Amino acid sequence: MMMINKKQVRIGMVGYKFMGKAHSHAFRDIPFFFDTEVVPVLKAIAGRDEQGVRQAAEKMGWDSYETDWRRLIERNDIDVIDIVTPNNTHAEIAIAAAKAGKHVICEKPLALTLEESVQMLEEVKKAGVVHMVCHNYRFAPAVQFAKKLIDQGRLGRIFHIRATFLQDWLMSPEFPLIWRLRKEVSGSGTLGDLGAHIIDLARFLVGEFDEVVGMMETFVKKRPLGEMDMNLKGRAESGKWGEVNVDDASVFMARFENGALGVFEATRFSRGNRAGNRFEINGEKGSIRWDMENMNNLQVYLEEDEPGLQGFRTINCTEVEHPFAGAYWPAGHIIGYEHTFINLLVEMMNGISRGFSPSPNFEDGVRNQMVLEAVEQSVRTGKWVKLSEYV
Ligand code: SOE
Repeated sequence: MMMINKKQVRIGMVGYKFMGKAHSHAFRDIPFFFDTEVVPVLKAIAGRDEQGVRQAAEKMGWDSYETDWRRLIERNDIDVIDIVTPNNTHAEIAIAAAKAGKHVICEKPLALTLEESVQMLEEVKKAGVVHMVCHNYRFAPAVQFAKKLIDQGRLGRIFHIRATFLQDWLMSPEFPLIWRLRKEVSGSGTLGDLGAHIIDLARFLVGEFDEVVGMMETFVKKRPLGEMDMNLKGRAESGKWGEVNVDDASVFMARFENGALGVFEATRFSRGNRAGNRFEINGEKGSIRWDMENMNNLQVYLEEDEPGLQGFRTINCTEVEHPFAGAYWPAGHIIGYEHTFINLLVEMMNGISRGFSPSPNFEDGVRNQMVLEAVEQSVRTGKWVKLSEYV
């Protein structure tokens, strides 16, 4: 194969479901589209169910599998541990991986709690390994281009961000009590699952949060036990019911350190919205809008445009001028959700070959977790919470 002269980075992935599929695909595509200095090799995956993990390894192109993640970490033919398991396992696996000198990639939210995330950051720093957290949406070329416009000052001073992540896949009261609805496994509901993404986008594009105030609601309080598949379709088991102890919806307001104001909404009860991950940012000289369901497009309004021609224009961010886009297809030939993971993991490869932890890394994960924690504290107390409380 072409990659023969390049240094290989041997990946060990823990978990293999929805995110496992996204990451496996991305690792495989990196050498196809990008000319990175090092190339990932799909060495082994780990999962408890032998039949499931074997089938996943075969289907997704992994060399081997383990039924215990600890075994993966002990192996000396693995350089990177990629964590795509439920949130309550992130800290233990990441810390063990770092102690064994492996680089670490972890799905979001980084941890169950702020405290755990801080421990994870300390351990990766102590071990001197490369680390990243998978906030993939900032790797859509249109979002990267939005960042470029903001950094160039094209929007001027930023006044507002309003961001949503709206879903509707568990509105039926018959939808089962899956792990994402159990606090002890997920940490929180919509806040950590969906809110974490829009918090990351806001930190990337606008800056650090200064203070927040929020509200949360659990609309369906009891659900049947059961499972769901990779398409977020639930299957209830008969008879047994359990209590939902996380939020179905979270809304919060924020003030940023640079004085901008933010309004955020994360919900699984927004009928008709499957993945309404959207933001609008308003600055003194212009505005931008992005919608993940049309992820190649960025809407841009520039006040400097001639009167009469002013208005939001739609830029299809598939030109070579748009970050990451040139690696794929000629302009206008769009890319999709899976490419956000490829772009993120290209950064991980660059970090490994050049010796740094690309953003979003565990520092970003901790910052994100501070916002999650502050929103929860504000919901508990009914008061604004300053992020400086946690620094
Ligand atoms: C389910 O809510 C989910 O898959 C999230 O877990 C992801 O983080 C989000 O990107 C899409 O929806």
